[in-house]
Amino acid sequence: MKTVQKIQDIDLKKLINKSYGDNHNLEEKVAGILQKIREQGDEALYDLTAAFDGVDLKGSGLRVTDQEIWEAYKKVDDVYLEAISQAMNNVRTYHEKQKRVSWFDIAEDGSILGQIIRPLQRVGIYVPGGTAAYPSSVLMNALPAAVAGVEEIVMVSPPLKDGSLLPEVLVAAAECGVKEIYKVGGAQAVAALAFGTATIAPVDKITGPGNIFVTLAKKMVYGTVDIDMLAGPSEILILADESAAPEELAADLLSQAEHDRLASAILISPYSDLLEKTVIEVERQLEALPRAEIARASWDTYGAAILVEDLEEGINLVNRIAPEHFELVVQDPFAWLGKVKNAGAVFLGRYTPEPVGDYFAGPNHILPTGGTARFYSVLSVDTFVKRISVINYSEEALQRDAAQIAYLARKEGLEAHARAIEVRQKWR
Ligand code: HSO
Ligand code: ZN
Repeated sequence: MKTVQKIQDIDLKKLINKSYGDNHNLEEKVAGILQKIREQGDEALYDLTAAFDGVDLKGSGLRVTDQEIWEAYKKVDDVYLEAISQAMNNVRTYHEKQKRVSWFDIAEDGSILGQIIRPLQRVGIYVPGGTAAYPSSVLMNALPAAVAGVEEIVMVSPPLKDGSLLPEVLVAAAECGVKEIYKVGGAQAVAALAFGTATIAPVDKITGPGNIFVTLAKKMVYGTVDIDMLAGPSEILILADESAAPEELAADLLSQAEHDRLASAILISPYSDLLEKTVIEVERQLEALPRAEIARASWDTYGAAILVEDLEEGINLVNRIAPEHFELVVQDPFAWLGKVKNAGAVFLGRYTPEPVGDYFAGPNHILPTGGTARFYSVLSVDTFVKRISVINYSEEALQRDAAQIAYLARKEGLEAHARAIEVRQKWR
């Protein structure tokens, strides 16, 4: 069983050291895949899908047909449709609030300065395959893009062995208004979205989490297209006081541990009794989990119960770790919120277990991991828009500022800049 550790005995780097920094072999492989797609387009997509996913799509094609969507609807039940539609409402409503407005300032001299917001035109959303093909992630990608006003939302996801995509994933995509879906995954899908092939037109941005191949590919195509972030395995970090219930804390830790062997689940508290009881609870609950094997691997390597002096020290540690999900299970969570500097999302109080956010409340579940919450933000409507500056100088303003602008231009040795200003002074 895991032992409770004191803060000074913790090797933080080990706990969250899952960064994709040192992957030279894989990087070479991924670079090879990108190159192949660039040179051979669709043909390479078919080849690599046969090689990696074990499916030959040459007969049926890469794109999901209306017929397949129709078939998918027949396979899902009403309870699913109702749950997904309620979740969609919540997610859409929340993201509507993130919309920014364009603005213009009119100065007394008649000049107008402003900023206009424009959606990206075409974006690609990546949905992982296999047991990580989450319909909820379709919503979390597609709805903010739709709210932002993106016209073309393209989805890619690796096919199952029979050449299909999960019906729940297809239905979620259709419900969100995604009209272009391709059965490709991995680095090859990212490459196709970035460079384009005969079948898949290139996009402006690629979002959504994936495995290490996908993540490395996103890193490498950044610049050709934009990306949302480099996301790794899930994490949960809980800061709890004596008001928390070990049974609930253990359940929350396991809710993230079951995602991935590399997921991390950490509990921090000044109460050693609470830590010890929770560790025992984790063991007990693990026995009854269908994905116990994955959750145990995660808990054994990247799980921790850490004793701190007080909540103040606890929150400092949280900020150093910069977790993806941060649960504040203390008596007065709002009193501590002001001290949170680095976290992807904060879950306050006993009645906000992390899965509330994964599926339903409204905020996005595509979040920075691996300490990158220091500089990345949660996926949002902002992910899908650009800001464009607007400048309209009046004659009065130009006459007033001309000398200073020309002076600065000449300081930089840029005479033509200065003359573009001064040529207009001759009008007077
Ligand atoms: N917790 C995951 C998202 C997710 N959970 C999808 C369930 N389904 C993000 O870290
Ligand atoms: Zn989750």
